[in-house]
Amino acid sequence: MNFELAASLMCADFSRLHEQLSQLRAGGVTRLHLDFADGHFAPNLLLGTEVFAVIGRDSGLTIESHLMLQDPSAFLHLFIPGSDVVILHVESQTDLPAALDAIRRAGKVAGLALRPETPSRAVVPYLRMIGHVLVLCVRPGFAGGEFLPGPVDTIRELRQAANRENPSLDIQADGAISAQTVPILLEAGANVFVGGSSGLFVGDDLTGRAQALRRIMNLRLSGPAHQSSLPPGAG
Ligand code: S6P
Ligand code: MG
Repeated sequence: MNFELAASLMCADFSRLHEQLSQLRAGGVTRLHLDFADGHFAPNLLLGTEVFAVIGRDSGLTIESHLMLQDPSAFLHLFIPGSDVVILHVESQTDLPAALDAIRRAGKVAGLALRPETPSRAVVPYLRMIGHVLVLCVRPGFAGGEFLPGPVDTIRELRQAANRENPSLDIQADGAISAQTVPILLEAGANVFVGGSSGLFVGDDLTGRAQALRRIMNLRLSGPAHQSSLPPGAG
């Protein structure tokens, strides 16, 4: 299993996007996380499919599209070509098996996401059909949200289920990722993290920020088991 750091595109400075992407790559970021919201599934509008052209095909990053859409099936054709990983919400009003199948038939990784309050059992029946699970640790639709502790248990339960059903499953923690929250989420079983306004796009030294998060990921992996409790002010 790979331990990877993604950067949240909606937190980037679009006026110097390619410079920021180079800095992030130099710091060990391997994925670019694209949030799309339709104003119905989440109370906000986020990004448009033009971003695929802006990013270009040679970013050197794994492009993951997180679809916070009420009916993602209706728009999959707009997201599949530019994405390596397409992530749908398990709570969305759509034919999930058909949508996951369409993503896989296109040669892309199919993923499912959970809102913070959704129990792990909602995705367990799909674990053999997907390569990726995203657990939201903040309310959907916004950067800078408060870290919610409930998803830590969801991640723990999903890793246990994945060990039985699909051991190579990527489990991604999304929202309020920082030096305080990474150890807790890592210990619970997450192996992919989305850096945003909390811990990655802070100040000008994006390479240093990325390296710092990667160091925490590596430290915790090689160090003693982390005691799972949320320090005051985490996130
Ligand atoms: C939230 C979205 C996330 C945000 C991320 C931003 O709806 O799915 O991917 O981009 O939460 O990071 P932060 O550190 O500002 O929470
Ligand atoms: Mg997201």
